[in-house]
Amino acid sequence: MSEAAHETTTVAIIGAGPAGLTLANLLRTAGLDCVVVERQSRAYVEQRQRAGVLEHRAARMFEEWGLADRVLQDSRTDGVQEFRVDGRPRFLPIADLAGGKFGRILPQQFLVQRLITAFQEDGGDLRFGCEDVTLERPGSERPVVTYRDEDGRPHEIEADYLAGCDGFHGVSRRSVPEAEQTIYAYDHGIGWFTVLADVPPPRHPMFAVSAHGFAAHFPRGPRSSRFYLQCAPGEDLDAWDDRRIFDQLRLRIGDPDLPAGAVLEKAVVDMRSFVVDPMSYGRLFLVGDAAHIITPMGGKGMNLALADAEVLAKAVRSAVRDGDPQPLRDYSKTCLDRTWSYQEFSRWMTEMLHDSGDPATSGPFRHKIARARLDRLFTSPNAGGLFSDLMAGEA
Ligand code: RFL
Repeated sequence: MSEAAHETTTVAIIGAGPAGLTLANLLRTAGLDCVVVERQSRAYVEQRQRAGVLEHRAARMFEEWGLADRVLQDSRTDGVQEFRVDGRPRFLPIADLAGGKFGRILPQQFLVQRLITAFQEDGGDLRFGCEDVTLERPGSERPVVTYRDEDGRPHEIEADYLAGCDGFHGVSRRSVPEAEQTIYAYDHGIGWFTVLADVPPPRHPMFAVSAHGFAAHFPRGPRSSRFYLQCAPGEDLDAWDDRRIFDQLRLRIGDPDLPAGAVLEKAVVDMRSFVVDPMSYGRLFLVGDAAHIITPMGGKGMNLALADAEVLAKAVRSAVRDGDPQPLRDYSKTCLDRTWSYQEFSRWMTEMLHDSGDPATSGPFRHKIARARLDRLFTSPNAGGLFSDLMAGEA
């Protein structure tokens, strides 16, 4: 076997999803050296469709780091959230309520494509198709990442810091001894059947509440939509043919004229939450889905990943440039405070929008409570304002 090529860098980043690519771009902007190793091919990473909304906080971050021109171009904005309640529309002016702050519609795959292009234009070192990625001595002063390239050649990268940005199923979190981590996991006991389809996007992002069950309709580009339909946990995908999908959507949204379109992708999403504490071990820092999973309710998963990436980029900059290690020591707590706040928001919304639908879901008492919670968003500027701040990621 050939000897491994040995290299050194400041930060070795494992994973080229939204977290890893954002971190890489911010470090490069700060003049810090990094290498990104990604298991999948570039084509695979660039077509993975998931999130669709970039919150205001994240857009502001790209502006502040001088990346807005290359990352945010053409991202549509929407300052109104629709709640379709028993078929009747109610519009919440979230941009006004949050003092002009609101999210942008930017599908995750476009964000990823743009971040890859920006990083490579600036001469960034991004390696796809890395196999058998292993973290050695993550708790030590000189951790090492090893992998084999597409031709089977072994590589090792010695780094000052490791950033585990490799998602929920990656190797980074598993490289930390179990005794060093506390895991918080929660199953919300609900299924979400999700469909990506060639259906014109709604005028505004929409949550639909009715006795037929929860549904949501979100834009994903000029001609596509993502839909969510409440279902039983672990529901069989084959139970949902196209006809049932569109019949159920029309019923739950209360729009018999909703056009059907080609179904591009369908899946059952686990409504579950997961948080690991702490988000660091020695010189390894876990970022994004590697450290926490949140339900899709509220659209926070990708946005939390971007927030972690910025905290880490600033902390590494302080340590390397200013010789101040304190922000790195605080990394886990800083990110966990935000993560728990948004876990609460996602859970709060889940209860509000599921319990207020079919009274059989959680009983008539909680149905009434959930309807009152929903009403309050429209009757109390404080309640509407907090909701809008949280949607913007600025609470
Ligand atoms: P990712 O996106 O999973 O990227 C991890 C990267 O690491 C690579 N990798 C490895 N690389 C090297 N070695 C290994 N051993 C590796 N193992 C894995 C992977 O190939 C991948 O490229 O994690 P990251 O960067 O933390 O980003 C997190 C977001 O992707 C995630 O939170 C969101 O997609 C969640 N999410 C949503 N978030 C939102 O903010 N708004 C939404 O509307 C939203 N909708 C969704 C979603 C997730 C969904 N899924 C996953 C079911 C809708 C769906 C359907």
